[in-house]
Amino acid sequence: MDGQVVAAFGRHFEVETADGGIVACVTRGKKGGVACGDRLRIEMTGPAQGVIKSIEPRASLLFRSDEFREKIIAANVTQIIIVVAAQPSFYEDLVSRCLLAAEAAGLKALIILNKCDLEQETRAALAQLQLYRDLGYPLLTLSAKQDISPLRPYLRGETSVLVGQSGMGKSSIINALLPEVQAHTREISQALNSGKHTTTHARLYHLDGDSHIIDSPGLQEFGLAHVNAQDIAHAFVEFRPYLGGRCRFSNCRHLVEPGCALLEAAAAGKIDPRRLEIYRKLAG
Ligand SMILES: Nc1nc2c(ncn2[C@@H]2O[C@H](COP(=O)(O)OP(=O)(O)O)[C@@H](O)[C@H]2O)c(=O)[nH]1
Ligand SMILES: [Mg+2]
Ligand SMILES: [Zn+2]
Repeated sequence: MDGQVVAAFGRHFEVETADGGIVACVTRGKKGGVACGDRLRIEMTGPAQGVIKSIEPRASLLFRSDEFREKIIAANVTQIIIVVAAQPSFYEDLVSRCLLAAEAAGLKALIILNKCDLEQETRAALAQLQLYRDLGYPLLTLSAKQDISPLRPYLRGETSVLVGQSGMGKSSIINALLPEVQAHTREISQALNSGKHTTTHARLYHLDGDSHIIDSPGLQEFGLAHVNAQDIAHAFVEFRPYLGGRCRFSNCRHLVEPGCALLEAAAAGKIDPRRLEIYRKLAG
């Protein structure tokens, strides 16, 4: 039978089948690496229970990693939505890192500044985020509590994943988009008993036939150890004009080398120091 992972709890998964039914699945043996959004072949082992036989090839895979391990966030998404809010304060580094992960995975990116009903705090956050707007990333100010409608056009035809620190309002956004669905999925989860494994998990919701959205657990860090040095530089959209043989040395790492086109551009004020700093951390 074919299905799609709509919730991932470690080694336990809820898989939605073509008829809309939900099957509680496990992976056999130690096979890991199944993510929310994955399309699968499963084998039924009981009523509403099954095992995962194989994963279909993925159109995309979003993950983060440090030097020790990789953490898959979602599979088959087309867009990353980075959710920040003025309160509690957010780590700007994380915004850049999520954008880099989006570029490395070939995904669209959207930044949401949520809780814009908190007007004073929002003004300061907007000034901070102007950099990303200047880089060409869409930035939407939103109050999930007051009006979710400005977000809807961005979601049409996309499979989006909401990422960000906890407390920014990711789940509130889902709740505003799909007020009834959330309670309903909780009930199914309880009935299947798959919800007991952990409360922090990724879950996919259907907005319409070809628009879907994944809520993911809050993250504090976004390691990019899986992106190699060359791809990292290219993931900085504003670096691209200075890459590809513009430096004196063909193996330039753009860190300390003389005659580096990128460092010259930075010295001329064409690259924001915040971004260069992140690059140094990642490539150094
Ligand atoms: N003022 C305000 N608070 C919000 C808004 N959206 C979410 N919150 C609050 O922010 C807190 C965290 O929201 P939640 O959706 O759980 O964040 P998540 O951890 O990113 O999923 C909750 O107390 C929400 O009520 C908003 O638009 N305005
Ligand atoms: Mg949440
Ligand atoms: Zn260089």
